[in-house]
Amino acid sequence: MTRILSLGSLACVLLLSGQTPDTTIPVSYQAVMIPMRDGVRLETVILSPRNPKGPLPFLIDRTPYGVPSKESTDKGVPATSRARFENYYVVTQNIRGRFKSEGQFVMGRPPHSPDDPKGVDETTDAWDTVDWLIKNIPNNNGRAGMAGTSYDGWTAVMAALDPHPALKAVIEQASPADQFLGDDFHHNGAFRLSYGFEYSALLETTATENHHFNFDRADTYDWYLALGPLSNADERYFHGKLPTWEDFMHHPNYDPYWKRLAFAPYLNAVKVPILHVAGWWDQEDFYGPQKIYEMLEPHDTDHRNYFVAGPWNHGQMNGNGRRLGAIDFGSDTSQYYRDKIFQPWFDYWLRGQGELHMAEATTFETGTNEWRQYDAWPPKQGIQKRLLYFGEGRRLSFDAPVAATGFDEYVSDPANPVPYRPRPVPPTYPGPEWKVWLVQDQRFVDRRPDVLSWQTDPLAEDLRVAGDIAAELFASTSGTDGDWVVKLIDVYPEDAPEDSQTKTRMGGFQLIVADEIFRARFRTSFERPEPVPANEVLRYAIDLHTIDHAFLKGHRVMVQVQSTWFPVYDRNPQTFVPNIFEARAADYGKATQRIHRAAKTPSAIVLPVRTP
Ligand code: PG9
Repeated sequence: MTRILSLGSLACVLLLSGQTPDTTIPVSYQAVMIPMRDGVRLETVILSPRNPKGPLPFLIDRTPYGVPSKESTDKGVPATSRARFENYYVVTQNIRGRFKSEGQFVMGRPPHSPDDPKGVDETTDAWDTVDWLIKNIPNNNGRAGMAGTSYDGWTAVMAALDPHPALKAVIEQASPADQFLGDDFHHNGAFRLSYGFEYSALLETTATENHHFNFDRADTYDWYLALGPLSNADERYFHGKLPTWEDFMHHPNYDPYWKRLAFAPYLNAVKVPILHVAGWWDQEDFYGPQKIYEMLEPHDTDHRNYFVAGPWNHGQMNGNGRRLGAIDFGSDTSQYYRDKIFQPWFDYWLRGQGELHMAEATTFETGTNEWRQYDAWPPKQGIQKRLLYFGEGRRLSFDAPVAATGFDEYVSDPANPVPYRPRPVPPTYPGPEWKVWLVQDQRFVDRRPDVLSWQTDPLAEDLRVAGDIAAELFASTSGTDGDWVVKLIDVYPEDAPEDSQTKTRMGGFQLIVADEIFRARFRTSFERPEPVPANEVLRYAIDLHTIDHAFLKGHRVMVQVQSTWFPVYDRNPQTFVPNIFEARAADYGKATQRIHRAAKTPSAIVLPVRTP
């Protein structure tokens, strides 16, 4: 959820920037209901400079989270956003069925069928909005851009599928790409329980507000555990009233429902210049911008598809990017992005100002804390693929195992799942804990009997990795289903200085730099899950996605493996059932998990090592 961080949220822009009234600039506020082709009208707010210098373009954000109120802009907008508010009509629109917008809200509404000439969707609504603005708002220059974060980023990509001729450029920040494979609701088919539950309640309890589910326990870890099997959610709380929750229950596999919601079928041309922006520690939609960029890239004949990634959580590119939790990046990386990338991009395409000096990919290398530019993402030049093997004595090294047998094991118990962040676990929204969980010190679970760690010696030299990270696990379970969670971790040296701002002891700090979960039932097909043959060693290739990180000299590289990550992911019963949403309490049971590390079963992490 990004309401507080999206482009149009001026209340938050004010809040984030800590502006006092004398550092704001005045804007004019206009609220309109824009008619769509089927007669449905959408609530829209247009902010314009008091004294426009010539005809202006539009910068549009389409959102399910609400438009700015007049009161939030009465005192003006921050002067730090002057470049945007003095030179653009800044437009925010509620999508169908949200707040005062008419029509019906449909979560992730898929494109309408090409056989239905009267069909509407987010693409047609964006088209109609641009058309109306160009024709009805005086003193415009005939150009529009769209930008937004997360859901609003997704609506921006939808607009780019069939852009209005006046739509000249798009920036999607943290848009989801596929809600079954990698974004908010599932990763590799594993259901994101706390997110799916709380987000369905947030958007579908009432049309006119963002509703926060009322938990009656301080620790939602306890609450979700007491919920028991997933079917209890509907029986006890939702009673069939939340369409998205119903869809989760009735579509447990990668079926046509999920495929229609994903971008893969529609991204077959770059029809408008588009920039994809990811945050390395995005706790919601990290997969999305990487995947959308990747899917468009083969069609980018005119070089109009670009990629940016910074050291941010979900939406942090809109706020302050100096630090995340206890990790200090040395400068405000979000301000850098806004000044050097976001603003020049739109000034170039929409106002004809300046020149576009954009690398194919601009990414922030964490560890060294430096921005880097690449001519391809993931980079190809100067990259050597190296395997870091799991070894005896919980060691990781570049030496392949030679022994004929060898494994480490643990017992995974769904009745005592590994928490994904330190307890108590407050609700997802409004946070602030949710936003930093991916950078929390993993020592809170290290050495739990059901979390195994392997690590290198302290590094003699910096180890730089840029590009796609993968885990190759050779694993077996005594159950007939199970989850494999892999976390690649940067372990700080014992003498690392304390973080003075948060007073965090950084000596030995365990920072996740890449992670993913894989639900074993989907190992051969996401469409047709199968039981896992018990106690058989199987190879799992798990994509941990791209990173740009330097493990500095003196640090160690660590890998942790576990089989629960609760309650952000639901508990796998570890006994195969056709639909986990229909599992009974008796289906959940302990399983013994083995990670093999022998010559023929060499579990490893694949690293794209970069030579400077
Ligand atoms: N991550 C949120 C979301 C996007 C799209 C669908 C469902 C959830 C968001 O921040 O908007």
